Amino acid sequence: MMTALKKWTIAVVCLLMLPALSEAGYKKEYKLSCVVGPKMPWGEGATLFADLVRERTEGRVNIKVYTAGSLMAGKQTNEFLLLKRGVADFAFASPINWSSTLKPLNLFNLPFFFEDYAALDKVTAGEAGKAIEAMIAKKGVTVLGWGENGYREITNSKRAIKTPADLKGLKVRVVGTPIFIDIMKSMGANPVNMNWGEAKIAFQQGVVDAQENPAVGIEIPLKIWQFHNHVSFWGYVIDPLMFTVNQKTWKKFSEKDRVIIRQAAVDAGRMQKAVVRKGLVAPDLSAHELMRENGMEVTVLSSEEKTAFRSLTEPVYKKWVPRIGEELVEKAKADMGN
Ligand code: X2X
Repeated sequence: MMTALKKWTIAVVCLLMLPALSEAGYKKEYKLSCVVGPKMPWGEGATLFADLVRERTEGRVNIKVYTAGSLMAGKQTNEFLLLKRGVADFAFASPINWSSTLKPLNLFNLPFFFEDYAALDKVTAGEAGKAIEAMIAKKGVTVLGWGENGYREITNSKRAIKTPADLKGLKVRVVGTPIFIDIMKSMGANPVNMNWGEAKIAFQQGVVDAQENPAVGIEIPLKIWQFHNHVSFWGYVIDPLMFTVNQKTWKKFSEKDRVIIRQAAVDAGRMQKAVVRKGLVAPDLSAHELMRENGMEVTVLSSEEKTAFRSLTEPVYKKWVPRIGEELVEKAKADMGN
């Protein structure tokens, strides 16, 4: 038989443990997945988010950033599945890497679809953005906020690219997401899939002639001029980024912490976006200047020159709009005012 004193002691101990128990639902450390390294603005954005969350939750939520695809052994197109399964709790992710699993995300891969930054912002903040967030939520992942990798501009070691004839036959590294093979083929290039980790080695070894990535987001921090001496600003695809969390993890946070984490994603996304957009729009073309200073020939395509490429990608639209969903594409067009 338990004595009254023992019962009383147990009750007090339980009461004392209550705050500890509510925090006990929390992990000591949460994992955040990021495909690129810590020195790219994308990686810095991930760290900024983790820092804001740690500070504002007074250490209750401690996120460790796993850069360079380390949670998925570099296989970037596996990221969504890993997040869904809880191998990662959070991801600061590009839709490009998820779009082989989540077909509607190919909206962002449609070539020459987003005319400028304002157009992208209208979509991510608009009805299409809401529909995308709802689609991802149904799969067990919550979108907390948007950041950006940037417009993907093509660089190569052979010649200035201004017309489809210049692109013809060039061996271009693309991400292992099927639509990119279709896009490059439609424009006459010779695409090859590669994960980001291998791609950097391929540039070094000259295994490929060309690649496409954001200038400020990736090419400048990578010092792409070590491998390629031509860049063409053609703005064919813009790559947003999303702060995301696995819902099993998300549900365990208190309401107060959820508000804090969401706001941290919005704030980190806004700051990170400003970084990757800098120096790319007149009058501030300092990013173009920097590439020139490092020996690159910088080509900026006019809208007529872009149209020459865009018209070749018609088969891509025919094949991929139904896979993305007619309705979503229409929503995005309406958001942009088209
Ligand atoms: O692999 C790429 O090109 C990169 C780093 O931009 C993405 O992860 C989409």
